[in-house]
Amino acid sequence: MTYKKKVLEKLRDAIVNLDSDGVEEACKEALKNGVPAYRALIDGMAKGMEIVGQKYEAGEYFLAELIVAGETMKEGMAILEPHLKTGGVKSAGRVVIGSARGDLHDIGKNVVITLLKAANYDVIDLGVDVTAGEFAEAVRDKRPQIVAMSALLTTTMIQMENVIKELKKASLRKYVKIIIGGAPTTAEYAKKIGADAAAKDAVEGVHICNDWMKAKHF
Ligand code: B1M
Repeated sequence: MTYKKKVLEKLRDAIVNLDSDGVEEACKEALKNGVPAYRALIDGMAKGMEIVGQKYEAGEYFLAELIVAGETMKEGMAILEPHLKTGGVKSAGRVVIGSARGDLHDIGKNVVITLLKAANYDVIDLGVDVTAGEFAEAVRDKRPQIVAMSALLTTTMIQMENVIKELKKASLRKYVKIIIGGAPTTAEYAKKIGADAAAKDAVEGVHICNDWMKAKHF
C-alpha cells in the first residue's frame, strides 16, 4: 500500500473513531505528504462518514455518535479548506445551493461549496431546510447560472421536485441549470423530477458545473 493511501485510511479511521486529535494529525500529515486537500476530503473523511452511517444502521452507533462525527468532520474541513483555494480573480459562475426542505444535513453540501469556491465560483449558500419559495427568491434576486440541491433523506429528496415546480411557476426554470446530490439521489431521479444532472460526489458535481459553464449554456 502506498504511503498516501495509508494516510487517507488513517483519516477515514479517525472519523470512524470520532477522534478529533487523530483527524487533525492525519489532515496535517496528508497535506505535508502531498495528498491533494480535495482527496483528503472525499477519499478520507467522507469515506469515514459512510462507515459511521453503516454503524448507525447496524445499531452500533447512535444519534450522539452521528453528531460528534459531523463535528469532527467540520474540524477537519477547517484545516483542509485553506489548501483548496486557487486565488483566481475571475468568477467561474454563480451557484445558489441549499439542503432540501426538512433536511438538516449540511456536511456534504459544505464540501460541495468548499470545492466550488476553490474552483472560483461565487456561491450563495441558503443553508439547510430550504423551502421551494426561498430557492425561487434567490434565483430571482441573485441570478445564478446554476442551482444545486442536496438531500440525504429519502423523505426530503422529494422536496427537490417542488423547487423545480416553483421555478417553473415563476418562469425562472429556463435561466438555470439544476444539479442535485446526496446519497439517495440518482441520475434517474434527477431526470424524473426535471433536474439536469445528479452528482455522486462533490468532485463530480464541480466537473458537471464546469462543463456547463464551458459549453456556455447561458
Ligand atoms: Co443523518 N442520516 N440523520 N445525521 N446521517 C443519514 C443520512 C442516514 C443514511 C444514516 C443511516 O441510517 N445509515 C439516515 C438516512 C436514511 C434515509 O433516509 N434513507 C439518517 C437519518 C435517519 C437521520 C435522522 C432522521 C436521525 C434521527 O434523528 N433519528 C436525522 C434527520 C435530521 C434531518 O435532516 N431532519 C439525522 C441527523 C443527523 C445529524 C444531525 C446527527 C448528522 C448531520 C450533521 C450535519 O450534517 N451537520 C447526521 C449524519 C452525520 C449522517 C451520516 C452518518 C453522514 C452524512 C454525511 O455528512 N456524510 C449519514 C450516513 C451516510 O451518509 N452514509 C446519515 C459525509 C458527506 C461528505 O457526504 O452528505 O453524502 P454526503 O455528500 C456527498 C455526496 O452525497 C455529494 O457530495 C458530497 C461530498 O462528496 N453531494 C452533492 C451531496 N450534496 C450534493 C450536492 C451537489 C453535488 C454533490 O450539488 C452540486
